[in-house]
Amino acid sequence: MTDVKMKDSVAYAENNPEDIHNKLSSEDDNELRHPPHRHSKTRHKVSMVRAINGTSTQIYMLSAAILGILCAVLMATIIGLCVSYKGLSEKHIFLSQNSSQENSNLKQLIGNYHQLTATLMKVQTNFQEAVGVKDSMQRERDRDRLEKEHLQRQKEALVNEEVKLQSRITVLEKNCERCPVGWELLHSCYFFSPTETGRKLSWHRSREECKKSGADLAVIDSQEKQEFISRILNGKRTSRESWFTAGYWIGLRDVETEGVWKWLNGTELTEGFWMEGEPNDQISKEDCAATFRKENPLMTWNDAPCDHTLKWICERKLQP
Ligand SMILES: [Ca+2]
Ligand SMILES: [Ca+2]
Repeated sequence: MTDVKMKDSVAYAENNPEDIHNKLSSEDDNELRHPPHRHSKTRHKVSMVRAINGTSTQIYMLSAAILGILCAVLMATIIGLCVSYKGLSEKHIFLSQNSSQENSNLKQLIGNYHQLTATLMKVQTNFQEAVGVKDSMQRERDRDRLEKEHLQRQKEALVNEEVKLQSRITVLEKNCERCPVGWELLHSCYFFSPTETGRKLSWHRSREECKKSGADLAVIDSQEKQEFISRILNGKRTSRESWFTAGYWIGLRDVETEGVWKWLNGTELTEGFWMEGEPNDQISKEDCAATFRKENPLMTWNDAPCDHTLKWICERKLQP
């Protein structure tokens, strides 16, 4: 074999070591069968072949080892992925089952919510109706209470009136037929000069008329007597004359000391039932008192000139 041929063989061996090995093996066999003329070249070629063979074996072993490792890694990865996939599948199934259960529970809860809402509205409606009934009953109770209070006041007034009437009946029964005909009775007998005749007298003439009957002008020294006389006057027929000519003389005057009013029995006036603004002693001549028909039974007195002509009221004590 020439050098050029040798170089080409080596270059080829680097690219295709297996074919070179086979070729060199065949050449070696030929050289063994036909020994070369130069033994050193032959030995060098053999050593090169052996080196190439050793390198190829190492590459094969390394490649196989790497391939084996890769296969093992790949297998482990596949196993791991399988395990993970199985776990995920189970978890997915579990979550799907749970999701279905939760959806079912949610639907049931929504149904329950709607039922509770409807029940709540019904309860609210019933509550409002009950409140309306309660308010109506409360108003009715208030009306009943007011009516009861009104009736209670009427009852008390009737009871008081009954007591007064009973007292009046007692007095009438006690003093029955003790006053002359035409006289009124209240602890004493009272005579009111008749309106029909239209007869009017001065204070002094009126007193003389009373004395003819064993009486004197009336002494009205209590509220009971004042109310009694006012009631009788208000019950008499109304005349067309002006109010200041329609009065009745009573037994009260201030002739001794101006402004000091005394009854005919000598007692000084302590409680008067004067009209508003009276007594006013007009033109310093009003020294005799008279009572008039007025709406307020406790404000009926006026002072007037004693020679003024009016009707009169006589009072006669009851005989024991
Ligand atoms: Ca006077
Ligand atoms: Ca007067």
